[in-house]
Amino acid sequence: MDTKTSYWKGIDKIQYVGHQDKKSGLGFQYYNPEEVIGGKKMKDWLRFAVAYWHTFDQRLVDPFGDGTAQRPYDKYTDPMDLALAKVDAAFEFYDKLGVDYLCFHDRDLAPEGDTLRETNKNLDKVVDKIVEYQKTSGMKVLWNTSNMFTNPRFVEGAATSPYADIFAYCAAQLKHSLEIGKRVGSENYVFWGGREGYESLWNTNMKEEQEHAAKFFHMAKDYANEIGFDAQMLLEPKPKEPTTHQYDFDAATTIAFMKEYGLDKDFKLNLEGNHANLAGHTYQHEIRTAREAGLLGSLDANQGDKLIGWDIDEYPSNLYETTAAMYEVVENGSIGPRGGLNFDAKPRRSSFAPEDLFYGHIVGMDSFAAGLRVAVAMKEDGFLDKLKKDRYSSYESGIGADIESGKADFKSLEKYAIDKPQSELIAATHSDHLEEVKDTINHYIIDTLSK
Ligand code: XUL
Ligand code: CO
Repeated sequence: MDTKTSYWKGIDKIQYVGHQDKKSGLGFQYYNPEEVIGGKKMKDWLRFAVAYWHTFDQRLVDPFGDGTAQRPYDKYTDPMDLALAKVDAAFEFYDKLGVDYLCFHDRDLAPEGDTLRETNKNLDKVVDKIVEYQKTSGMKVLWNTSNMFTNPRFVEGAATSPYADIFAYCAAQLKHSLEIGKRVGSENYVFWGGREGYESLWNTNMKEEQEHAAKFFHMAKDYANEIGFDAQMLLEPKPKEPTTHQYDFDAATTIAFMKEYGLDKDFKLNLEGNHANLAGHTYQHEIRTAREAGLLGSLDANQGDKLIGWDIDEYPSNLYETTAAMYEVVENGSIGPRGGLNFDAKPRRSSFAPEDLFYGHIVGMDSFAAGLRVAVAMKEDGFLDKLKKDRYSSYESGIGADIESGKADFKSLEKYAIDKPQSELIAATHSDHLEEVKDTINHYIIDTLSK
């Protein structure tokens, strides 16, 4: 373990300075980890995690340009030396940023060999080093996952590949990934079906492919049980990238798939902001859908851009969106029993300096901390609770209570409604004053964040 080298030179531990004292630079405006709001410490509401792939591996490429990233371990040319140096850099980064969790794919950590046996050997060496660092730092793993989409062998899918050899390889890869999850104590295990979808229906057996995916998930859960790895299993929806149609399109589609194949007892959802937008939804919609189904597991924190139609994984900075997301979390009581906020986000290609990785996480952490503060303030005033209670109050008595209790049927409802004049029906409805509601939400944002 390298304790002498500092990779992130000139950067001290990031402190909470408060928004009044912070105009710019490295410091949190709204994230004060030990502060108790809404009955819990901020760090326990938010459980922030750093994503290994975007933070330490990402070279900031785009479809038209090479990587621009400048990283403090760029001098290492041997792939294993580089992989091991990154672990030192990563743990120094976590400490300076003040996060308690990390997330990683198996292939983020170490280079592949020619066979899975060789690949696993490389990976184990890096995991050994991570486990050592965990002992001294107390860092925990929010989730680990398996990359089954980058290598050309996954060109037509992983568990949904038309080729049985590829399914078999994926099972073997996943087996080892679950074993690693157990070693590092991952609280969750995520499946993002990188290429689990189709390019064209003309050559695709959709049902067969989905059955293979379901079989794969059952086999994964069975093996996790067998080795005593009790992580919460999570599926991460995303609609149409990289394939033209991804099977885990959005929360609702994925929930239907989980129910159809009996996976809803053991699996929950990991939801991501930019993925929600690509599916034509808001992040709030996806979180609401999952939580009302009792299937909210964890969150990937990022945002897209209305002007760009692909998954750009920006660090979150939109306070309105983080407020809406945290409103759902506060209503839920937590992100999920083992959930957290993983920054599945990277700097823009033009923010290529090492310190931009800190700025990116700071704006993301502050944006969710701000959203949490606003959501708690709205909850404590009962603003939206009261509004919704009033809006649905006609179900509390009379005909509404009969509908709720199951006492009413079509015959009794016809009797109730058939002679009601239009004027009475119109009088039963009320303006929802939606513009006033939105103005009040703006007030909560501005007022809470300027205190
Ligand atoms: C891809 C994505 C992944 C998953 C983990 O869009 O979000 O990084 O979070 O595989
Ligand atoms: Co993600």
